[in-house]
Amino acid sequence: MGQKLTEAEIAARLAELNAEGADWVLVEGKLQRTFQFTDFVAAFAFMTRCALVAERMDHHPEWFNVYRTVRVDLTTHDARGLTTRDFALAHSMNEAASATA
Ligand code: H2B
Repeated sequence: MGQKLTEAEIAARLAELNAEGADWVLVEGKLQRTFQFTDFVAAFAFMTRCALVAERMDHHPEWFNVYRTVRVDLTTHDARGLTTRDFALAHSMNEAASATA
């Protein structure tokens, strides 16, 4: 599951993650980003890409989709907090979004 990160570690990794041009924020201790795509098919294509990555990592997102919007919340349930796995998945999600219309 990995070790729960400290607040300082989270702040440092968040800055690193957003240096990729993303806008992840912390909401109730979870790593959150809202993605907007051109339409539902693009949003769903993004979710499909992420699902394959998540399954390979055995680390799964909490997410909410309405039409072309996907809101993602990442946390490590087993650790009851954020771990490096959340940041790894967030990074992959940034890449998946870049690869999607
Ligand atoms: N995903 C997330 N986000 N947190 C977890 O603690 C978690 C998971 N645990 N995916 C995994 C699966 C665990 O339940 C299995 C048994 O490895």
